[in-house]
Amino acid sequence: PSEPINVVVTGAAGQIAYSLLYQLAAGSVFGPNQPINLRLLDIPVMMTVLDGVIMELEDLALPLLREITPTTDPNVAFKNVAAAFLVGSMPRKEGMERKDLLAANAEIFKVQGKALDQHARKDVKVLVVGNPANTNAWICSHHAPSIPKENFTAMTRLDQNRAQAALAARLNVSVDKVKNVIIWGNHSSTQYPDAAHATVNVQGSTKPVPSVVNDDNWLNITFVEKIQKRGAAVISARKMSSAMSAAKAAGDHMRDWWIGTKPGEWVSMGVLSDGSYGIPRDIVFSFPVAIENGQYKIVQELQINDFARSKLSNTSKELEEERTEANNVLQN
Ligand code: NAX
Repeated sequence: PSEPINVVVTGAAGQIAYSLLYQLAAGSVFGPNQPINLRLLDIPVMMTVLDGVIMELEDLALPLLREITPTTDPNVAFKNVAAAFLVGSMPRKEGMERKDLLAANAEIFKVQGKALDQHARKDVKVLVVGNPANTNAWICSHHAPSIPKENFTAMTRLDQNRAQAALAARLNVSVDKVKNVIIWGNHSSTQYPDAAHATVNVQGSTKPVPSVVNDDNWLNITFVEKIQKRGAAVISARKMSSAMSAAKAAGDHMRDWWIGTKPGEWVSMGVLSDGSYGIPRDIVFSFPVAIENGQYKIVQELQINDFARSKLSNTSKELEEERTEANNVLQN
């Protein structure tokens, strides 16, 4: 039996964590043979709620779940963690500008970056879910100089899962038949959901999605907008943001990073740009990646046409602007 690993979830009393914690305890992320100790970070007013979540975790009666540590102190939460789910962040309140949101979160992710730097394992895998996820991941990594920059990632897997499901529905196949759809860029409305390289398995043979859909207008406009606006559609119907699907996507992201992707398949993750596809360096940009032995590699040499190029530069521009804003607030 392997030794337990320490896993931290921030925003542990919130709605995404509520669905995520079950997956962690059940072994669907780190595998059925990996025991875990959970470190649950939230803010002081949420500690009573967190007590209730812990009671439920105990009542799951799941054997992989060992110690559970609730805390408001990042220095406790990040001690020797092997994996970090940074879900907690300041939600956008009425009348709040995007800038104010970024400023409030820059401070949170600076503090957590420093705590990771001081306390986490140097090979810790960090997944940022809290928005603005890409820029929060960037801020966090910049405050954790002793941890490799590639260990900081941002979640665009929910967008990928949404895109895969939308294509499967359009093609009237089950979701597992659709592969290699890509989310490029920011987890925001400028993201580019790209089906140009996706494949669909129809009656045992693998075909390119664009030729089977055979409707460029749908793929370039309807599909792209549907994915970009899906989060807003869920909020308007549910009066709360996506939580079950976001938690499942966070589990998918970390599981694939931990265990690897299948040969010939890739997934999308916000990772530090190394200049691939002409994207500016030093922003956390969602790329297609293939993963082996816990290391991801950006998938290279996909053809990028002019349409895709304009979408990529639009979303990378937004990320550069967010970086500038983050730098401004962090210097003050
Ligand atoms: P909730 O408001 O239900 O929960 C957030 C929790 O974080 C709260 O319990 C809060 O007290 C806690 N928190 C706030 N500041 C904290 C701090 N400094 N340290 C520790 N905990 C802190 O939000 P929820 O619906 O769970 O969403 C969490 C975040 O995920 C939001 O920022 C949301 O925008 C983001 N999302 C990101 C997605 C993605 O695809 N990357 C999709 C889903 C979601 O919208």
